[in-house]
Amino acid sequence: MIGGILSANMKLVVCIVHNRDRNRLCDQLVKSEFKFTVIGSSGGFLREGNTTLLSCVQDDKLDLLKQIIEVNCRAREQVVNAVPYESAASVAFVPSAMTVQVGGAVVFVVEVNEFVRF
Ligand code: 2BA
Repeated sequence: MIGGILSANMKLVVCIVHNRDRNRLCDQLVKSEFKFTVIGSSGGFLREGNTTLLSCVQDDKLDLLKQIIEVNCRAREQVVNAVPYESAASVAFVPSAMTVQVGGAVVFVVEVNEFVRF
């Protein structure tokens, strides 16, 4: 159907993943016939590149989508030098390492009121 409201009963899944998981995850989603959009993004904390996927799915496909994401994304530990981004020159520059766990995937599920293709 083109030019109409296709459906309610849908969810928008916003999924942030490590770049190293992107290709494997996208391959599996295509194989499983999901439609999705890939956006290059970056984390506000690490300021490093990651990938954001947007997928609008029928409610009955949501569990499968989450399962595919879970299976294809890994948690990773990353050591960062914790330095204030706005550190003033007069402030002592003392970087201290800290470890953060990144991912596997961060997923938000949002109710969709309307889905239209023109
Ligand atoms: P980043 O913002 O670069 O965060 C990378 C990892 O650093 C996070 O992993 C978390 O373990 C840690 N982290 C983030 N903010 C922190 C803070 N203020 N203090 C200490 N540690 C912090 P994840 O939680 O797995 O997040 C991976 C990426 O997912 C994030 O990259 C960000 O791009 C996105 N993200 C996570 N939570 C989000 C949220 N509530 N809203 C929007 N995006 C989010």
